[in-house]
Amino acid sequence: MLGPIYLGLGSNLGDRNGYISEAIAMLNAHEFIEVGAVSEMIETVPEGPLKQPFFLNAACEVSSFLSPQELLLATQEIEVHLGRTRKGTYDPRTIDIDILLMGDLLVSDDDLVVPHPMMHTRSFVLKPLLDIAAQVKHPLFQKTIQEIYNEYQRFST
Ligand code: PH2
Ligand code: MG
Ligand code: MG
Repeated sequence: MLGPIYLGLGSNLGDRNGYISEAIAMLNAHEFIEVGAVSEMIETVPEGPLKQPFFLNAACEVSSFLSPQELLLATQEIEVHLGRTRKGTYDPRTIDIDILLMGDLLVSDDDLVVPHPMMHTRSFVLKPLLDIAAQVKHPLFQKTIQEIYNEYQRFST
């Protein structure tokens, strides 16, 4: 099995807390996925081009023997089950589940890039991740999440 896998979760439509909790429960209910540590949920300002409602964001650790594509499929099925529709990339959503890290694995498929290519630039990803993975190393930057977050803070103010 790989090192720990980290997922990012976000919701900015409807019962945000309920959708994130349900997504985590559904992940854990999957035959081949076990959820470990779960971060706090934090409210975050929407980042991106469109004006839209505030988000709740969280992160969780999972262990799994699934391949990256199989895990992606599992997260997409949960998104659909929880009412996610895919119109634009930045539309408000009931739930978004993103694969952030899969141990030291590097993936660059057309539909999946791991580590998540934007994770180090987004405080709504890094902050929850700090709760559960502060000392985990990003396999490309060879820096811990704590170090990446500290740098983000330095450049964002
Ligand atoms: N997700 C996005 C775009 N912008 N902003 C916040 N605060 N939280 C998100 O989860 C988020 C976002 C695309 O997935
Ligand atoms: Mg996302
Ligand atoms: Mg997504």
